Parts: sequence; C-alpha cells; structure tokens
Amino acid sequence: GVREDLHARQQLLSLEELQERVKTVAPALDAWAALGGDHAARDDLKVIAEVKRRSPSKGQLAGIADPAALATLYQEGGASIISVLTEERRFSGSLADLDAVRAAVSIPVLRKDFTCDPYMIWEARAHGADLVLLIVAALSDEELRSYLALTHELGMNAVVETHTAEEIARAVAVDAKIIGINVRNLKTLDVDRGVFAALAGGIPSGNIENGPIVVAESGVRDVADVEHYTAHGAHAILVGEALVKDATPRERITEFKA
Ligand code: IGP
Repeated sequence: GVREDLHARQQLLSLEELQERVKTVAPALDAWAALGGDHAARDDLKVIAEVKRRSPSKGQLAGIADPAALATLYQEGGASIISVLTEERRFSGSLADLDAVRAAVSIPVLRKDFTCDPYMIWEARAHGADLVLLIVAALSDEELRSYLALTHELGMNAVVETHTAEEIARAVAVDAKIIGINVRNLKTLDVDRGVFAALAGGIPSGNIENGPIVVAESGVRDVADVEHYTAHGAHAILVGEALVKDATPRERITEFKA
C-alpha cells in the first residue's frame, strides 16, 4: 500500500516510532483562531503564505535558498499561516523544509501535501505542523471523515480543499471547519479564478459564528485578484507563486492585507 511505498522510498520511521515522537513535540497552534476564529475577526482578510520551490504547471519558480528566511518575511508581513510544500516529486518540497520553517516562525504551519494515509498526518504533527491538507477529490467520504477526526485528535486543523460544488457538499457533510476552494484544476492545472465566485456562495453560513472559514486558493497575482476573492466571500487567501517570485514578499503581503 501507500505506506509501504513511502517506507521504501524514504526509509521512514514506523508508525509506532512516529507516535512516540509526537509525544515530544510542542502542542499544535490554533489555526482556527489564527484565521479569525468564531467570525468576530474575519473582517480582516487573512493570508496563508506558501513556500513552494517548483510547481508542475510552472516548473522551477524561484531559487528559494532559505525557506526559513522566506517564511520569516511572510510572518513579518502579516501572514496568519505559513504553508510549506513537502511533496518531493512534483514540487521539490521536503520535510526538511517543513522543519526549517517550523523552527523559524511562531504562527501555525500547514504541511502542504497530498495526504493519502493517516501516517502522513502523524508525520506532519511529528514535524511540528499545525494543519494538514485534505483534498476532497482524492479521498472517499470515509477517509475524509476519519482523517479529519485524526487531525482533530492530534490538536490540528485541516484545510479541506474543494474544486466543485459536489466537493463542497462533501466537505460540509463532514463538518469541515476550514474549506479551501482551489481555482486550479488539479487534473488540467488550468487556473480559472471565476471558480471561487461560482462556488463560494454554496458554503452555508460562511459568516455566521462557527461557520466554516473559506479560503480562496491559487491564482493571486495582484491586489485586484485579492479584491475579487474578498468581494466573493473569502476570509483568507492562499498565495504561493506570486510571493515566492516577489523581490519583497513582506511588503507584498502587507499590500494584500491593506
Ligand atoms: C498556491 P499559487 O497559484 O498562488 O502558487 O497557488 C496554492 O493554492 C497551490 O500551491 C495549491 C496546491 C494544492 C499545491 C493548492 N492546492 C494542492 C499542491 C497541492
């Protein structure tokens, strides 16, 4: 299975070893609160800033010499959460990048990967992550439910990622607290910013106390894109490429939040 493949590829710890290690890690930070929590602070757009070395659609993005230094600039600019790609084959990420970022910042960190086994959730926590990504399209309802439950048991949160109305319905059905709408189609890699506007209204009670936090993912190039997403109900935006490529990412985040 997936776990055996992972072990073969990376010589990973056993699940039991990982669980031991989790006991020694500082408790997860509260990503729900960092994103505005029970609605009160949601007027202020939150930024999830991503450390991403390469992407399947764009190839190498920028020479990120020092993920920790980049993440520090993100935090200084006012990011609420740092997202770190750990997927190696397509994104050139690693758990070492996650470790470096975790050590550098004091805000919640999202392990950005294609979570497809509970092992990866334990692994995220063992490396100090506060959130994981759960992609609805890649999981059955049963997996989604049990992975979300494990995430919460470990004191973490999940960004539950969707791309269609049907996937939003599935995310809502499992009571996802943080729902991402990715405007990039993961099969074709096409970015269609209109997807957010078309789908965000389908998330019930987005502005009611305890209602899901809605994250617009991908495709932010400039302030106009940010305004487009906020106008259609985004509480937060997840930005990778535009920040990674920017000469002054700290100032860029401040500008997005203004
Ligand atoms: C960031 P962008 O267009 O700002 O670089 O996108 C983020 O949304 C994107 O990296 C992403 C992603 C994913 C990557 C969204 N969902 C799932 C890997 C896996």
